[in-house]
Amino acid sequence: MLTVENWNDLPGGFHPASAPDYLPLPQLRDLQLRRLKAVVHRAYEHVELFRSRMQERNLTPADIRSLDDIRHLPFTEKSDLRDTYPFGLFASPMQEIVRLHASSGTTGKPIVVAYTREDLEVWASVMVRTFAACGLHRGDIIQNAYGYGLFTGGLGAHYGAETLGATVIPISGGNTDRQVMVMKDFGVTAICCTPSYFIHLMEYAADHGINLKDLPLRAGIFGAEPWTDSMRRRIEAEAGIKAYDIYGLSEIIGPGVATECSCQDGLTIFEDHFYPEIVNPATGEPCPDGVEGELVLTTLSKKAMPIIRYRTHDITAFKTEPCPCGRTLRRINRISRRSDDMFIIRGVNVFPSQVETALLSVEGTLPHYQIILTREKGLDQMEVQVEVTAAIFSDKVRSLESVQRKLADAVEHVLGIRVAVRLVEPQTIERSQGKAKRVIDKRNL
Ligand code: DLL
Repeated sequence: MLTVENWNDLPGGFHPASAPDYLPLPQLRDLQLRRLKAVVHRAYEHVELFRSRMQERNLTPADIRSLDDIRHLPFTEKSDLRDTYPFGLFASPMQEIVRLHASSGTTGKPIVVAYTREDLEVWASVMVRTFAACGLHRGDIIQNAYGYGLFTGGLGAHYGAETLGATVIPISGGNTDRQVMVMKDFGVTAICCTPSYFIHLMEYAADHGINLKDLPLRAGIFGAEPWTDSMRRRIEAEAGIKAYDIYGLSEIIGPGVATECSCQDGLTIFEDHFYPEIVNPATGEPCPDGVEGELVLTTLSKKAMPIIRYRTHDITAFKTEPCPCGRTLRRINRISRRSDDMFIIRGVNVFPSQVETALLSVEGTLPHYQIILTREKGLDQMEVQVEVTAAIFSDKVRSLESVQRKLADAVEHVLGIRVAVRLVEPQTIERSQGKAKRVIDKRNL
């Protein structure tokens, strides 16, 4: 029988905090509706922007009677957070806010997000559920290489791991030689970082004669940026670990919005706290299950900064079946792209993840690439630069040419157009310590 004393010995990393993952659906929907009503009330009473948008639509919180009624509520956009910078969307007085984080956009001011003590407890609990779903438990030694600071990754994973009862190493991002030393000397069993940074760590370890397969490391909790299943396979094969995908965003809470479980087939959304919708990005209308659209999230329990119907710009689809592990919460496909990641080359819509899948299908490529966009005589041009192994590079010109042709073919197969592919030597492309920069857009320089 499951007790608080023995959960740690159970397979699958169950933790008492994970109980809501298995709620019977009628109970879950009832909980969601109660929380939705409360959060709409709170936002209406305390957030001017939300109240005025409701009033424009002649809506009051009393109009929310069912979960379906959510579709009458106004969307929230990232620009709303920018326009009300820094504290305009807060629903709690400063005396109750115990933490601020910020996410730097590519331009201008960051967006600021706030947490009450209760919000931090919810955040830690969803991170506990994340780690447990990935099979981690008390006794694990977790190297937390997400950046500590204004970024939500570091502290979000930190408190989750501590609450789980694991041993946390708060190493933050960067300082790769120390990361590898700690991983080896401290007997690290799980690591948290971006997938691109882990690839950099694997490479550094290999260059220094350390085989990660010889270490106790068994799991990676990777997120904060899009990555593909091909990338997962490379990581798992080379490092001998299980690589799990975790998803989140600052505006909603940080990491801990959704996670893979040991089934590694889609991400379970912690929908008792974050109500998900998937909508057609052009019309805002709901997409049927299995059809791709934009993920829209509503925080159901956030106090300091409730966010209603946030347009994430992340593209995914609901899975049609519940997870075989018994979790009742809805699952989404891995988020491989953002609607604003897309660029158009010769009339064709291109997403970086499509290029990644094509590149990694060819033997001899390394998982380091960049897409360079330029404009020549008014036409957009795309060049893919990809690292190949030193063996290929030092080989005869013919083998280089053959790999280059295979890569151009693979990209053409996916995109339907032929683009320039340039092979570069190992270590040429800049390594990231956090989110990788895959596209360098020089079109407006
Ligand atoms: O990246 C929070 C986080 C930290 C998530 C650590 C996971 C691990 P932001 O900096 O606000 O927050 O960026 C959020 O990153 O809208 C997605 O576009 C992208 N993203 C996050 N996780 C994934 C993922 C953190 N697993 C934005 N797959 C989101 C694809 C992801 N994209």
